[in-house]
Amino acid sequence: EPTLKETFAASLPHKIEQVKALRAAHGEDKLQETTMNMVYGGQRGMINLIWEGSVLDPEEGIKFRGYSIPEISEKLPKAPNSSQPLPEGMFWLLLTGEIPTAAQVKALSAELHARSTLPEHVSEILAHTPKDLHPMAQLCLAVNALESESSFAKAYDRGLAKSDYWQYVFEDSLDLIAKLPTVAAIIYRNVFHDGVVAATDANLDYSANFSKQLGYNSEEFAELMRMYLTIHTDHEGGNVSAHTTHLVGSTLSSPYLSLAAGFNGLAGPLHGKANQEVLGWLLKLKEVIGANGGKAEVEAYLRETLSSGRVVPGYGHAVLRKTDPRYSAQRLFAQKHLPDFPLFKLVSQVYEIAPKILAEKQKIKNPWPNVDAHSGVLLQYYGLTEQSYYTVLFAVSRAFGVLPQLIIDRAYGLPLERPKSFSTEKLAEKFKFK
Ligand code: AMX
Repeated sequence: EPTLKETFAASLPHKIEQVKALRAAHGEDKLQETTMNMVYGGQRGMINLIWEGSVLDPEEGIKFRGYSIPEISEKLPKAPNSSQPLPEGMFWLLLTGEIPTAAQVKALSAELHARSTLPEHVSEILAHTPKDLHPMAQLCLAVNALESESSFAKAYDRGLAKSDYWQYVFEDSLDLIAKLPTVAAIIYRNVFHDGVVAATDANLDYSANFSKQLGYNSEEFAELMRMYLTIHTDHEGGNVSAHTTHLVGSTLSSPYLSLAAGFNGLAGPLHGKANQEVLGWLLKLKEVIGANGGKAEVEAYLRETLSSGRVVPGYGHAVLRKTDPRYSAQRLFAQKHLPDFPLFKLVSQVYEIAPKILAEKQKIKNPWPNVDAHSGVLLQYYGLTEQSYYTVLFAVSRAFGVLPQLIIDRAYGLPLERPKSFSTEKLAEKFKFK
């Protein structure tokens, strides 16, 4: 059976032709009207990126190459005795648009395992990093330091034809995904435990090995990781981590530097760090309402968050207008594996109350929960209680979504990204506004 690289290479000529034909037919047609509010308003709703892996429908949520999360769960290959899809298969799907066979995914798992060794200087840097430096800052340091491994940067320095860029970006992307769990596990074990990372096993899948490296050996935790790493991969192109990786990559910075840039964006509280924020917010809620807290207490806590000018973390979205299907997938997992866990019950209680309270504020466009409202509670149940680490897990998964597009960007020969900006003065002048 063809490998991932062969499958992608085989699909490429047709894809490039399709883009060429589409542009020849409609390249100068108007796509939409843009308004000044879009420019001042964080470009909401402005179509200005190509992203092949996924498209987000405001009502239905994410579709990965056309497949919903339940469809992904059903169709992607699974580990033996597992009911969760393997994120390795998700990477395959996002890059090629095709559902891989079980054998193809097994071969990819083995290939990632074979590429997972870290250069010594990266472990050295992490060993000398202060423990109180945020785990996401440590991750960004380490991924930047992995630049030494970039075959793209080396080949470019030697002199590389544009048509060959993608091959090296592909190699770097696989190496990066392969090395990320070890980097992430070193950070976790250094900051919160004894600094020792368990050995991996070439016969296990990526998530089972990563679980072992973190120090969690139960099959159920590996199941959680398989789901977690699959659903956090990709959320179309405009979110900050995806957009940033793509933007920096357009300068022909290596995949390492591009992904590190994306991770810096993921580290913000309005984006990936929301999963850490949610946990802090929930634990505080638990403390405030005590053992006998009811609906009225949760409502009061929500109102207090809002009236103090803060956001309710884990709720709202720039594109979604319904409950995030990634939230629903995690809820199903909790209902199956931890139905009586008190913190899960609290999350469910908030889900019953928060949308109504948030909807009272007319400015909030989406009162429903997003992916981050649920993920921390699952980790808490299995003992991974260190909240400041949560965004690192999100980051490991996000690499599976943004790197396929980086490969595609170079395969399509997309140019340096360079939109036009205006000053307020210039806008006022345009509208003859005084
Ligand atoms: N709590 C309180 N206020 C909220 C809110 C929430 N959960 N969601 C939106 N609002 C506010 C905004 O802060 C904004 O207020 P302002 O005009 O005074 O600045 C107003 O409602 C309009 O915002 P919006 O158009 O509904 O959302 P947006 O596209 O500007 O922002 C998001 C989207 C996610 C940043 C926002 O909903 C938010 O801050 N949510 C909480 C943080 C969070 O969960 N982030 C994770 C998102 C998923 C992810 O990237 N991992």
